[in-house]
Amino acid sequence: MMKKYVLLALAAFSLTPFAASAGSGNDDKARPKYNVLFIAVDDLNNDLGTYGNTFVKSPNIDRLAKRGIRFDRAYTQFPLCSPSRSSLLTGQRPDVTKIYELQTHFRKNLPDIVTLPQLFKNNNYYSARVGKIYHYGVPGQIGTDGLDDPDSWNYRVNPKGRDKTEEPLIKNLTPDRGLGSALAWRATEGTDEEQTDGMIASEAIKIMTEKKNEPFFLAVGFFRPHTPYVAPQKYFDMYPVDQVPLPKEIPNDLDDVPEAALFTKPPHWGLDEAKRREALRAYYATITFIDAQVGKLIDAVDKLKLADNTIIVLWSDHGYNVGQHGQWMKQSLFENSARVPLIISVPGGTKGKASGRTVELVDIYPTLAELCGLDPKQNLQGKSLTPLLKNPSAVWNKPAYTQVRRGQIFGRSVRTERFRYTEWDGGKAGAELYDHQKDPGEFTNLAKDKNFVITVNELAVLLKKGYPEAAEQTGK
Ligand SMILES: [Ca+2]
Ligand SMILES: [Ca+2]
Repeated sequence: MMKKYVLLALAAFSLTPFAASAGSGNDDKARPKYNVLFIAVDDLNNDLGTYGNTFVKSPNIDRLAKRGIRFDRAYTQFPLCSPSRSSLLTGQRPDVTKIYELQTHFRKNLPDIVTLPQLFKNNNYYSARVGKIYHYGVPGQIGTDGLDDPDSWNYRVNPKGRDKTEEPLIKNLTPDRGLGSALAWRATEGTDEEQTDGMIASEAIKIMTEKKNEPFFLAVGFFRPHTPYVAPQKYFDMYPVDQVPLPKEIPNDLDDVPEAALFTKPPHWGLDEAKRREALRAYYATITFIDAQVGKLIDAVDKLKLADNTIIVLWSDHGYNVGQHGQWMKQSLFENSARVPLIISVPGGTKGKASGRTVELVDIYPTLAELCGLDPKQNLQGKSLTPLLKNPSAVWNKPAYTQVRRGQIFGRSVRTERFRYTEWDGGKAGAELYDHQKDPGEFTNLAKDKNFVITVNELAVLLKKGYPEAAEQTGK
């Protein structure tokens, strides 16, 4: 009996490099508990050094990737702030939260759900939020609680910097659009610390310093690079505007794209190339500004000697089109809008590797619960990424699902490692199939190509499987 127990214990140990915290047992108290540093970056796409972009400077996010696993095919469930964040933080897909817009709170539909930070709080973690974790209107609600969930936290801070107080000085290249959804920017005087996001980094470091001896779940939510793209001048100086590369476009690209797929109409909102370079330069400058704030957090983890027991997760709530197919921002199901950066660093875990498996933001909740040995006690719709954190090319076989609402109809998309397949209004408003193996820019829609009939049928089945609630909404 004793021998069997020892063998089982050894087997369990050898299977998990995260043995320090995994499982439960008599010696729980002796085991170090992981802290979680949970970094959200608003509207950040994959234009980062570690993801192969040679123009954008992101040395600190690149350095974080070397400390963990970089997910190369990670996808949002809904490319818009509140639907995405509500899904990730409740561990439920948008058709369950029923959050498809920016006004409704998820507690309206799921009053008793235990959110990810709340799970930690319920398990004697110190749970704190600095900045934007749940939805906030940006820039309108900076400095407020936004659409927060008070049950999630022991403590919360809402900094407000000069980016907010100097809002009238922002230049809007698309004056018909409100600042929160405009191509608008400003290079400011002053230091990082005078900006909301610089204050967020400082407040987060203060909390880590005070709470370094107790387990914490520290959620740090940066507002940029969400528009308006405001950052200190020095970050703009890193990017000569005439050298900003615009994404490749081809003539007649939109001829095979369903009308419902388009968010930005007319293409580029009519801006010429010079204006587009100006906007993109500002987006990139704010990425580098945020990257510097992320660097401060990583440095603090090291300086406070928290590196051996702190999991670091960096994610964005959705991607961002910067001119692909004439599209800007989010709310589309093209790759640049659906794909997100996702990096997870676990002490003692696999480092500096990338995973090409299709993963989803809804997978983060079960991953962190498992890594920290917490029982969610409720059904979660994602799948723990721990097998990929150990072996990034482990067998996976789970596609990624992204949906969006366009007026009264839904677009629903499924991404496998090779294909993206999308149906608008259940196919009644069009379908798209892109072969990423040959066409990573999604220029050629193969949905009606006779050579891909079988692929379309297979992916249509996979799509329906991922959206069991969709039938009742189709056509409404
Ligand atoms: Ca966002
Ligand atoms: Ca096309």
